[in-house]
Amino acid sequence: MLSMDNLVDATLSLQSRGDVQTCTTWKAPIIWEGMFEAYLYDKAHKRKKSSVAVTVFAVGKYLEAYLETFLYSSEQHFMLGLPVTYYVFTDMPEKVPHIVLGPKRHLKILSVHRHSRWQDISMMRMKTISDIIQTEIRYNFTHVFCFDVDQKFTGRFGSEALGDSVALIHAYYYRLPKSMYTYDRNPNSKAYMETGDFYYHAAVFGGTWKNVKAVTDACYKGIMEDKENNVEALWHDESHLNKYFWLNKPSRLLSPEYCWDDSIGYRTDIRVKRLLWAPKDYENLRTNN
Ligand code: 5GW
Ligand code: MN
Repeated sequence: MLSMDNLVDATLSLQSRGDVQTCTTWKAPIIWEGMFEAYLYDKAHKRKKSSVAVTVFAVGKYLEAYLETFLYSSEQHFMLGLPVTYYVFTDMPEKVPHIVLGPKRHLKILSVHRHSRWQDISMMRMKTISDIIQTEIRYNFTHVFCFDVDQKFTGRFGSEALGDSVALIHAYYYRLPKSMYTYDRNPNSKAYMETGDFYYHAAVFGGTWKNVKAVTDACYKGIMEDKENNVEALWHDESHLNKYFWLNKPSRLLSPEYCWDDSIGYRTDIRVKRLLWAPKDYENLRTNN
């Protein structure tokens, strides 16, 4: 038996994809194109009154480089038909672009300080997300999705992705042996792990507000303990996220269709690209001011 986030998961067809893994050893579904009936998910979540808070950070140069495309494309593809509120965290609130939003969709801008180290910008997201869930999201939304801003929606990213605890399989590693997963290997870090189930990508994770609160709290705690011990995990917040999902199995996995990098090239198993990595101009983006 499949473990179920929702009764509608009984309609998932795990056999419809012979070319990929559609279920984990702990019976969580891995969502691929062809496995689900979109309209059944949309109907079920409308009936249940699911609502989604999106957190996205656009600090420094990332605001002008990515935010408009992220938001505009999300309005074309992300959870259409459900109430969605974007929580945009930025150091330049006045520069957030004005986007026309669909019905029942809203955008909130929140100020954050700009950390001088980019590793800290990335890691401190965990604390900020936990705080906004505690003060606001928990009273108004059933689910939360947390996204990197440097991405663009290009296909349906719908209610089939909603679950109690949702992790995304990193596009670079889904076909590689576990020995190549880049977990943190330093025993002094809280993120240290010898082996795991999958290599998850921190650019997308979600779940019920309660579960996302638990994920972000655990990751923040690990990050702070590492700081006290003068260590930093190999891939920062992503290493801590991988450790969390190894100890606390996600109830639902998203295939790399849900966060693909076109520079990987053509893959027969990627039938729909739902979210694409935006091209990176590291030279420009990772220098100060
Ligand atoms: C800047 C320089 C290096 C790394 C990160 C940043 C950075 C990240 C930034 O200056 N401003 C910012 O808002 N971010 C947020 O952190 C964005 O939401 C971004 O998508 C997220 C993670 O950083 P990325 O996307 O550069 O990380 P990777 O793992 O995709 O390379
Ligand atoms: Mn990114």
